[in-house]
Amino acid sequence: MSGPITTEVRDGILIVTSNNPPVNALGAAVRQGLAAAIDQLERDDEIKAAVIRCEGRTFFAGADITEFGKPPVEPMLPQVIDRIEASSKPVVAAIHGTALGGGLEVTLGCHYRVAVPSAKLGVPEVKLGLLPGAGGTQRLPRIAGIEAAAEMCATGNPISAAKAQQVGLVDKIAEEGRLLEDALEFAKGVIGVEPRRSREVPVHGDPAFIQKFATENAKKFRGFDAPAANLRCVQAAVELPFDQGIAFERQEFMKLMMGTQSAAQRHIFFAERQAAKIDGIPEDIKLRDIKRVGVIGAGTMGGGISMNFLQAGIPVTIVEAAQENLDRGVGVIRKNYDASAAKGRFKSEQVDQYMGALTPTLKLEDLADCDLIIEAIYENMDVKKETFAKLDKIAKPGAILASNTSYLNIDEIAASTSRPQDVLGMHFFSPANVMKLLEVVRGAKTAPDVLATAMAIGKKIGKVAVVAGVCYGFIGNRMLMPRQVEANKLLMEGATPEQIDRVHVEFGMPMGPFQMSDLAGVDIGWHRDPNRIENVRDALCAKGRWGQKTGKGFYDYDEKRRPTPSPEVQAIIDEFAAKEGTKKREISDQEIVERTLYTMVNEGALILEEGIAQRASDIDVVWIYGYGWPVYRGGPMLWADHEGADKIVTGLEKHGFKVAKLLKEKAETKGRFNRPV
Ligand code: 3H9
Repeated sequence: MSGPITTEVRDGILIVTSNNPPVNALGAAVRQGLAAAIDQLERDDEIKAAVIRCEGRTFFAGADITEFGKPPVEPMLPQVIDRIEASSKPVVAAIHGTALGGGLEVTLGCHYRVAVPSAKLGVPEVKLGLLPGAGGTQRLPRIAGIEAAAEMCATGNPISAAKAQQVGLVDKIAEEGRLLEDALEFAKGVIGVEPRRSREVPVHGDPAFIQKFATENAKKFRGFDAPAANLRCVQAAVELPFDQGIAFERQEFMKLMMGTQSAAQRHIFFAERQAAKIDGIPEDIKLRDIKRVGVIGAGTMGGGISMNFLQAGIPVTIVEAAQENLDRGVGVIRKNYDASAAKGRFKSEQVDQYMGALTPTLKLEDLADCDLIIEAIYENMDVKKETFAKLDKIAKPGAILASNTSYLNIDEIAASTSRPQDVLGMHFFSPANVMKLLEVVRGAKTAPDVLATAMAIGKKIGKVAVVAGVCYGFIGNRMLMPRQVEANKLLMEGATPEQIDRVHVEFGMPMGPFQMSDLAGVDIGWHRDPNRIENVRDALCAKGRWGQKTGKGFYDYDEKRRPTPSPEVQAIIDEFAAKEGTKKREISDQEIVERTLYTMVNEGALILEEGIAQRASDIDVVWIYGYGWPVYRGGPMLWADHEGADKIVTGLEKHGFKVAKLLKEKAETKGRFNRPV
């Protein structure tokens, strides 16, 4: 047998092996090979049982997502799984790595499952806007019970082998390194026994759990179609005979597959992986060794940045100018770790280990042995230049010097050193130990290996790193600007903060621009002179309306931080509008979309034109992971593709905006920013 599936008979047991790197996705050739292997099992009287296993780093990681949207090739996965299940001889799955999606469904077609302790089992389809469409929603409640099935299907989170054994999804835990031997032994033990077919096992567990779980997670599932569809299918498993349940699952699967949400979520799956690739730099470029990291500034950002490296096992030297600030910063890191430990996220020994790898100091000179130094002080070009000039004299040759600036010109910062090739931006998002986005800003002189090393270290600390070019605000914050400008103008023209925020929340953003301002602090960047009142923001700050921290900002907050619209704010807005002579009118929700979201797309198009982002999908990744753009809308540029560039151009022109050349081009040619997936 050629192709990714090979077979071998050992002691009357057929060993079916898949070798389809990198993740043993269940593409057409794999499915054909599996079907042929089952034929062989049935045909050959000398063979009494089969073990299905995979070579490489993982068991089948699911259907081949790259085949979605293309003409189907027989046999389809559900058919293959049915054939495995129908086999008259027992079939055992031998699981290592991750058995995901269609991969787990293959194991559910098998009659027994053996897994190594490090294996993970899950049905992550919901994260692609889908559901397990090869019988998973019907077989899982039969094997693992309603509770585990509902939770696994609706969240997509995998479970450990131990947990899987506990719920009945794994029959035996193999010894690490002896998976095949243990699976063969298990298979020997069930030879001659009537195979246990998942479809024949009664669904068990508490059906009321499904609704309860949906209610408890309503906030998390808001806006998404797939979690509810997954739960409907588990419910169908409870209510319908197996074959009818399968028909229902197919119908729900196809609805999701044809919809825009799954297209958006699949787009993001590939976009995230594509973002790691740097145009023009070979993937095998030699990286610089990062054994110790230096962080300048022990404030909120510096502390959060340090935590990432400590957790990845990389020691950190953290520098502050004053002892008091250093102590406070280190204290906050400790407090954050203790809080996580209390929630069970870390063991206390881990916390000790992380804190033990942190070296606090007041001396910049102590950074001399660091391989990567990240400056995380406040946004002032002169101070940053001065710091980098000092670093230039201290850092060892070849050390990477990074600035965490959110806006400033990396080339100007680099020019204050004698080694601009070693300088770049590493823009983390607050809270830096939580937010997954890292913008890596490539200066005009940044060396290729420096850029590649920063991207790789980003991955190592669990970030999704995206390359950005030098401009004010890079990708994310630059696109935020037109949105803010328009939101402020809309206030003058008659919209309220509540209306604008509501439109954004209904769109799927975690909060609107004014809620965000209240959370971050209305006073950020304020000139601090209460007598100088030039706009609404100045007026709010002068009245102590600094946002949630002072109990009032664009909204009034009660002691539980619940917002209510503020008559005082409305009066300030009205006063400014009157002063400017802006005539108030009714503003439609659609106008808010056009002026605050279409303008972001327009800015995104400019960013692409100028080469600030390598590709449209990188912009989408920035907005998903840095700003909470709803993943089911796939980021601003994929959303633009779904909305239609022509509609966006019409909307922008209606309000007198200058439309980016690239966006116009897309509208005229009916083109897209992203390839469809
Ligand atoms: C499904 O199963 C539907 C069925 O229920 C119903 C059918 C009827 N297909 O992530 P990595 C590529 S839906 C194609 O960097 P890691 C990936 O793009 C599927 N390609 O590795 C990347 O390519 P490149 C349900 C795939 O070690 C390369 O493999 N399953 C697939 O960090 C390496 O990936 C899932 O959703 C795929 N299924 O993580 C699981 N998966 O090198 C999705 C990966 O060109 N996969 N690739 O950029 C994962 O979660 C992770 O890849 C995994 C490995 C944890 C397996």
